[in-house]
Amino acid sequence: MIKLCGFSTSNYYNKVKLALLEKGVEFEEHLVWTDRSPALLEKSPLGKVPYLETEQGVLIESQVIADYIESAYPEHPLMPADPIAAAKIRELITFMELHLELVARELYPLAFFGGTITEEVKNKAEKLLRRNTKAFAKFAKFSPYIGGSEFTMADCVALAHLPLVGMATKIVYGEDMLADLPVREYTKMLAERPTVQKVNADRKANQELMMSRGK
Ligand SMILES: N[C@@H](CCC(=O)N[C@@H](CS)C(=O)NCC(=O)O)C(=O)O
Repeated sequence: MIKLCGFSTSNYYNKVKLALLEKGVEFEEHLVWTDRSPALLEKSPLGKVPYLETEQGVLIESQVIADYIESAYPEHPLMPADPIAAAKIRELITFMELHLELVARELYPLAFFGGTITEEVKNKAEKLLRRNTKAFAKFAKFSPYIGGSEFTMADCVALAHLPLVGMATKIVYGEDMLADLPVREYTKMLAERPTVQKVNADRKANQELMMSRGK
């Protein structure tokens, strides 16, 4: 059976986990912290999670894993069959990860982990996020799903990343840069799905575990 490795407060882990749950694929979860141990680096050369253990070997990078799952388990598709419609979903995914999450990630040490960031990093991320969130608002649909009328892989991505981007910008700049988008309503709507409820409950339990480890 495939094994999803990582921890349940990781947004990239939860993106893949939600895709697996939505598709009804059987999988095991294996708790792995990003401790930079030789054992982790052997599986995941950058020490990042998630990674997926398959009978044919390990896969890293959440989108590669999500695409593999989609092609290995075609039932309950999360991608449209039409090539251009599928490309539009991928466009949303790439945009959210490259131009929103990856930029906002620079803020996480300060926003979530009690660390610091330099003024230079803070200012650069602000400039990029102001531009990128405005551009995202032009093509994210929220009608009701991020790419239109169907739940797709882009929703697994949006749900994992958008709330974090909103929270991080609110904490660091005093302004949620996604506030003009209906992220809250969207998150609430998706939280009606049992799959999302599982991801959320596991995240909460993992947060508590993380806190007790830090004590
Ligand atoms: N591009 C990677 C990003 C994964 C990532 O950044 N994971 C975080 C946890 S949310 C991590 O492992 N961080 C530890 C580190 O970078 O050392 C993916 O899509 O899988």
